[in-house]
Amino acid sequence: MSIKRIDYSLYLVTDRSLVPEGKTFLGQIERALEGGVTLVQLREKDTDTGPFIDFAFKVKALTRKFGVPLIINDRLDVAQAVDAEGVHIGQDDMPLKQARAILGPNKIIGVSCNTEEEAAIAIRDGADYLGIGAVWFTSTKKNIKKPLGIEGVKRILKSIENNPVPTVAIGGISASNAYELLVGTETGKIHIDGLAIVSAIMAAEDPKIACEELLSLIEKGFEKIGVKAKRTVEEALDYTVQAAKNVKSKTPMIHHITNYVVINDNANATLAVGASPIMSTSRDEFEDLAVINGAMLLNMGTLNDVNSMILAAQMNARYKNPVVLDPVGCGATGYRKEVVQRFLKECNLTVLKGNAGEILSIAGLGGESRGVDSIGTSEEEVMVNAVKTLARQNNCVVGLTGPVDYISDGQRVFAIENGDTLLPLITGSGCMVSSVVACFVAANRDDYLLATVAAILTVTVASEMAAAREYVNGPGTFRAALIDELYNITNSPEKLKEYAKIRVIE
Ligand code: 3NM
Repeated sequence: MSIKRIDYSLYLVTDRSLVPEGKTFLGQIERALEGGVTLVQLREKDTDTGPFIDFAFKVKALTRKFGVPLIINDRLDVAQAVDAEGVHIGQDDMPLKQARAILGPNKIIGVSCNTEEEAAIAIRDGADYLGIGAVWFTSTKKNIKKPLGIEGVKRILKSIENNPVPTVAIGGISASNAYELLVGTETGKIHIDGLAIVSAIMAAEDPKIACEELLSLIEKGFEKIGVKAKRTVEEALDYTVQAAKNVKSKTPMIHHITNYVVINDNANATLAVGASPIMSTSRDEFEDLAVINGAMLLNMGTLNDVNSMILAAQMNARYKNPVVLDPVGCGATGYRKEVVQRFLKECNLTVLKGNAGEILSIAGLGGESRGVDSIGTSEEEVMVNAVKTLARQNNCVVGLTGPVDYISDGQRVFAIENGDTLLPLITGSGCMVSSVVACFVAANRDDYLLATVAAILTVTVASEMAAAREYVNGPGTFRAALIDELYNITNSPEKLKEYAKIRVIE
């Protein structure tokens, strides 16, 4: 089961037979992406393998441009051929267990369900999401016997309340019933996470307009049932206080594969905020650790055995542990540039946290890493664009640290202006931030963006308190004081609210 946060709100399922005259299949998909669809499923029931793969590559180029996952209907071989983000399987397609064995833990696998029993089996076997349908009769799918209606969808949702996975509803959904469906199926405990739609988008004169209308109805529906992403400074600060307390009470174990310059500081920072570090590089114990881990931290500072790092990350993803990458010096050499791409592609990252030079280098936005120092540009627009785009492309949270820190999940962007000028003068201060991020996401899995904001705020405020200590008169004493203040501030996290200088950018 993937631990990634996928936005299921508006899920386009394609059907080339519905494209209006004068329009093209790819053109309709592109307009839908411009209109904000959050997921695309390529569904080709009667297309030969060669042309299917050809379409899939073309659609993948579009979804990649918009940072939206591509799911292939039924055909695992096509999904593999184009390296799609996942597959969707029906009840008569390849069984989920075999599909998972073939695709591994990092691909998204969705399963069509029409009954409570099918839903329970799909969840038991590790489905990432369920497609619940058909809600209503639809001419897009001819063999629907008895549509579920709003009550039927709600019944299935109720049956998975205690062991939920994300769900989308499908079948006969359009702007005329989207709001009613979202609100009407909410169980008091869970709700559908999105709407999967074919004809109301594919057959639209302008899919962009259709999608914008659907999204505004979905947003209204989510607002009505109280699902609203936390976006304000007050919400971020309240979250931070609770997040710090959660680290102390849950004491998650953080498996580090980090660099040998900072290993001791990583471990001490982890302990200071209340988590438990383990610094193992032995493949033989990765799985045992993944079973009990809270999170995995990969740090590229002194690269040694890259394959082991990837294996450890994948093992943690299999056990649903968040994975944090610190791409230290990733723009400095050709080798590091290659390795960071492998990490992004193969590790199912939850958070990517680097300095400005590193993040801009990965984003291809002109940043460079000289050695491992940050020399990134200071233009806010460039930074915001970099974190947002990378977050969307890699479906993870991206944190960029510097005089101002920028953190995004692809939708929301926060800026933090805390931090002392002594921070860059000690080696591994950025690495310590990444350790603390791992501690916070391990203990706060409901909102990885705010957990990352909370972690970065904690370290930067602690650095200000450390620098203000009377006996601190340079990097050496500052380093010791920073560990002390990480410990102190997380014992009284309410204080973080007084010191925080946070802005909401989007
Ligand atoms: N699957 P429209 S209903 C592809 O019940 C599909 O699993 C369904 O098309 C299911 O949005 C369906 O045009 C067709 O009604 C949905």
